[in-house]
Amino acid sequence: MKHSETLFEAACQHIPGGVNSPVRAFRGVGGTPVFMRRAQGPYLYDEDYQRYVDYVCSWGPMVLGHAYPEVVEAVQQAAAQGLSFGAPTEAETRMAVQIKTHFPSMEMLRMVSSGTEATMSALRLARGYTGRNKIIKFQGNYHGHVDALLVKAGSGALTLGNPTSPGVPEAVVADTITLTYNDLDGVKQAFSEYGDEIAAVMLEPVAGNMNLVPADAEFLQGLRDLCTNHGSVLIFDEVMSGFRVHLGGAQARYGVTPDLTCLGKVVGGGMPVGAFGGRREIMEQLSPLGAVYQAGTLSGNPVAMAAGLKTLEVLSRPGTFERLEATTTTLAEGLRERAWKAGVPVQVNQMGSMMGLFFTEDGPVRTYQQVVDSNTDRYGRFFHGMLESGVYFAPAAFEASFVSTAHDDAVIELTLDMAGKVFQRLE
Ligand code: KE4
Repeated sequence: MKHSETLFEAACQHIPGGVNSPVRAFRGVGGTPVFMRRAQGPYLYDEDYQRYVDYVCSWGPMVLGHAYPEVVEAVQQAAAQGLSFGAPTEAETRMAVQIKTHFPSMEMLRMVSSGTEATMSALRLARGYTGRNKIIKFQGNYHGHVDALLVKAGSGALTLGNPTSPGVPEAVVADTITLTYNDLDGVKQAFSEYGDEIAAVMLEPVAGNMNLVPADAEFLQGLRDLCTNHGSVLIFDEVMSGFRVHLGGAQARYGVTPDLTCLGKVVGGGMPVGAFGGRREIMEQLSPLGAVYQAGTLSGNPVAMAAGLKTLEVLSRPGTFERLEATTTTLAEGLRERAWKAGVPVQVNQMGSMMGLFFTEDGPVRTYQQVVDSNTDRYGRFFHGMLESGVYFAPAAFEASFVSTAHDDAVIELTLDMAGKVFQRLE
């Protein structure tokens, strides 16, 4: 029996579904999750020492590839000075400054330990600042497992068929208005009905949790105008898109400025880090300055800051992001070409170092409906065909793919060769 199967059986005795996060359970594609033992550059290595080219990149964070030497060294050096102090450190200020150089809209910011904490905190802050309760989110967007936002959510919630989770009291989601992504008329309608009751609009400005679906430019600008006109807080959840679609996130790419931004993933370089920030007058409502409470034992943890700071420093080096985007374009175009050549209709979305592969003729894919109507069973067969070929895509059709700076031309070429063969025999 492959080592992973043995390990999975043991894990299932102690951990629900054998995993500490549902989307890792392969429920969306079938089969046994592969247990990894180590990773290096663009590669993962499982417990049977099988090597895989990795396009999950830990769901985004590993933008420099795995075990990047300068990052590992920075973590080792920081750890040797102590793991956590529960007191302010200079590194947290350096991190704030570093983030602000890429996200100038984040006039003030606070570090937390996950993307969920970032969005949960931003939501509470927007409600506290406006004194309003209603919020608008979009079907297929996932903002972490925040009670008020686990309504028609994407990612694992969508993959596992529970977009709206049990355990969330009706009262908690009574003020959550869920609308259709990229449908500005629907948002205008909601504002005409509830305008001055709406505390915030939160969205993924480039959606990555119904696989990759970029927002239309006029959609984002329309949201910006509506929030400005009604005194509502526009919150960009850039936990995934930040540093991935652009060094300054979707807000830099589209030129639309939110009032608050949430970050995660890349900002921690693989360590548990999230951040939220934005307009000074809003952020100053936070305790201890203001009355909106928010806190965290390990927020701004010095070892995590070391990983994040070094990751952002390396990623910001001239030409690095441009090369990363070009590599991703080669992958995206190569997959599209080989699929159609094999008679397999696919649509491929790409932005920066993120890519979305959909098995459908109906394109370009820009709506939630198109995503759920795509052939997810065929995606599952593609996933397993590639896995057997030593290439690890997301084990779920509603997840985006990620490329790292460690994915060189040879690795992309290998991936495309394998994909060509898999498409040829794909049912
Ligand atoms: P975390 O709490 O998982 O760090 O971040 C939540 C979150 C918030 N906002 C966006 C846009 C996100 O994509 C996420 C987390 N993304 C998923 C992947 N689709 C994390 C993977 C997982 O759940 O295991």
